[in-house]
Amino acid sequence: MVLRRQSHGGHRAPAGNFGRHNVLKKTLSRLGAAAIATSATPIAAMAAQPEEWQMGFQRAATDVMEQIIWFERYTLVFLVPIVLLVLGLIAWVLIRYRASRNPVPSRTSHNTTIEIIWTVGPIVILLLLAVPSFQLLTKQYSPPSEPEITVKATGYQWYWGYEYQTDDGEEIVFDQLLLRDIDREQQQKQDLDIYPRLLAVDNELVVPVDTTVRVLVTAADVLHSWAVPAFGVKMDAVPGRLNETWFRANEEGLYYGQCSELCGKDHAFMPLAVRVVSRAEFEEWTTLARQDLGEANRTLIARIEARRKLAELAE
Ligand SMILES: [Cu+2]
Repeated sequence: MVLRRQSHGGHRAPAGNFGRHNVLKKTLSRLGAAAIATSATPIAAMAAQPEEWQMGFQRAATDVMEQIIWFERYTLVFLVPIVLLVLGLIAWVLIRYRASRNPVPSRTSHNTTIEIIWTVGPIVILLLLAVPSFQLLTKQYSPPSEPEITVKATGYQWYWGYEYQTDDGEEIVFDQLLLRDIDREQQQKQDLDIYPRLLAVDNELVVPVDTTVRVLVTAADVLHSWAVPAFGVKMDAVPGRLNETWFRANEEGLYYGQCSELCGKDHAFMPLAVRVVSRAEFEEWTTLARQDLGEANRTLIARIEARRKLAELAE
């Protein structure tokens, strides 16, 4: 059973929260934040989609992505000084020891002190990078709890197919295709801020907030990759193979991603969208979606839209 019905309306992702780090990380993250203070402002303003002139990551919606962003800043704390030091040394050597200024070069070939420094220094730096890197890798492979929801995502040339695992065998199965401009009006998705061109889809994947979701990723024809930047998730979709990943979104909202493995002529036109909703809304959606996916999506979006308008009025 393949359902393909439209939905309409929508809302923006709310402001983010920032999760737990240990003391070492906190200290280092302050260093990182101080070193790259300029990148903090655009990230705070970001929704769950790319922004024009964006320089950094999209704002994190999961703990894993928060840690990825932290790790990127942390590595820059080492990277930037090293680049400047090496650049400075090269400039110094070029100027100070040029042939005209230094006609008789030194014939020194050993210096124990400097040799120890340039051996031990990089080892220490690599260790400082390796430890948090492995911590991050471990976190990415360790869901905080047993997954409560399992969804299979199948990559096709050139769209995504989804199947929810259900207890009673009543399927929720649908395809997710790029929202074409000519369908916007009919689907009530004219708002380009919420439904950006080339990212918006006809049927969003709906999951509850604060819930560990397991995604089984595969493909039916060629290699694809299921990726959502705000979740820090990117998993290859390989024909004949079932890859597993997970995410746990901290906030409700609409999150966009794209196929991230070159898969043919319409690779750029197979986006994916995940709609994170409250637990109650998700329960209601699943009940409805078994009968009529289009109706389920319309009801869900109307509810979200009403809540957004109410919040606007209250401001
Ligand atoms: Cu693809």
